[in-house]
Amino acid sequence: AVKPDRYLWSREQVSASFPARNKHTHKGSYGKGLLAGGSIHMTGAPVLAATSALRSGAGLLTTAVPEEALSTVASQVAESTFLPLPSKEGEVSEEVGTLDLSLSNYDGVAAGPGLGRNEGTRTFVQKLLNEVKGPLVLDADALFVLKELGEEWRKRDFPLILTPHPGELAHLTGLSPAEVNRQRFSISRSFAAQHGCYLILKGPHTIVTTPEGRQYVNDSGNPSLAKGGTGDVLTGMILSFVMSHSAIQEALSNAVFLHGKAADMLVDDVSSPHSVVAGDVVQQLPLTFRSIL
Ligand code: NPW
Ligand code: AMP
Ligand code: MG
Repeated sequence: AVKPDRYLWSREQVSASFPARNKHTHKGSYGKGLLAGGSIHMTGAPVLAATSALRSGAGLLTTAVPEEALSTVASQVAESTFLPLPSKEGEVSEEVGTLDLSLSNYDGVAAGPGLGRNEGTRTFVQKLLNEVKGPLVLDADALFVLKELGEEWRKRDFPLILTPHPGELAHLTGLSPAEVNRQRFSISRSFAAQHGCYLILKGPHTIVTTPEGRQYVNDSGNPSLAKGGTGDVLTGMILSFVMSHSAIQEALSNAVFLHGKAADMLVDDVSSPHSVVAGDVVQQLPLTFRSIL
């Protein structure tokens, strides 16, 4: 029997809640987003997340990248504007804490893919928690440093969305990845309640948990997604969707469903479970969105 407050998020619910693009709109109507990520050794992660956000409907995207990695990233995303972050040894430096980045100007912010885990990332994430006035999505290395911020990050007045894989939630909770996977529902629920955040625990049957404890399970996706960069693609989709949807949970569940659905279409129609790469998932988004409209 299905437990109370646990639901499967169906294809029909995705179609019904997917926002239309109306005639009398302009790029500003679809959100001004900021995607922050990358470092000298991880330039692909922000490219994947940024291109994914743009393919998912964002009207305007700015990509913030440590300056030593900026030109490499910028050369691969023509449609984004860029915000250079101060950097040291290839990663964002602590100087970022003193700069005016006008973070309150964005309708949504996502950070983490490829950032690295040094003190600069920690300072940057603290700044995002303090200054972003809208949905904030933390993924990958941005999640890793949360643990060092202590209680500070529990006070946010705007939606906070965390997107850990089991290894990252293990780090945040002090459990092992195996323990997290043994109790995916209960650990997600208590973590989301304790921190007042939305939690997306990734893996086969990704679970979206709301701060109130409602849980939405996803049934799309396949092991072709078990490859570097696919989580970064999901983060870009989530950034775009939280700006376009009126309900955060619907945005998150729709992103998770369509990310998995893109992989399913790739495996069914054009590729093989072995050959799919994260960039293919981004390229598959146009046909994936068409399939549910
Ligand atoms: P193990 O060793 O695999 O068994 P990390 P990451 C565990 C960037 N990327 N279930 C894992 O265990 C990201 O954006 C850049 C259970 C290990 O202990 C990040 O910034 C790319 N355990 C950065 O790399 C492409 C699981 O967690 C730890 C698990 C690091 O992110 C790749 C590994 O996690 C990548 O996206 C699971 N499902 N998944 C680029 N092209 O620029 C993981 N673990 O150390 O956080 O490594 O996820 O690769
Ligand atoms: P990350 O570990 O951050 O790169 O994220 C990996 C992405 O791929 C998440 O969206 C996972 O849910 C998805 N994924 C990884 N392995 C599988 C699997 N075996 N079946 C379905 N989805 C998967
Ligand atoms: Mg990841």
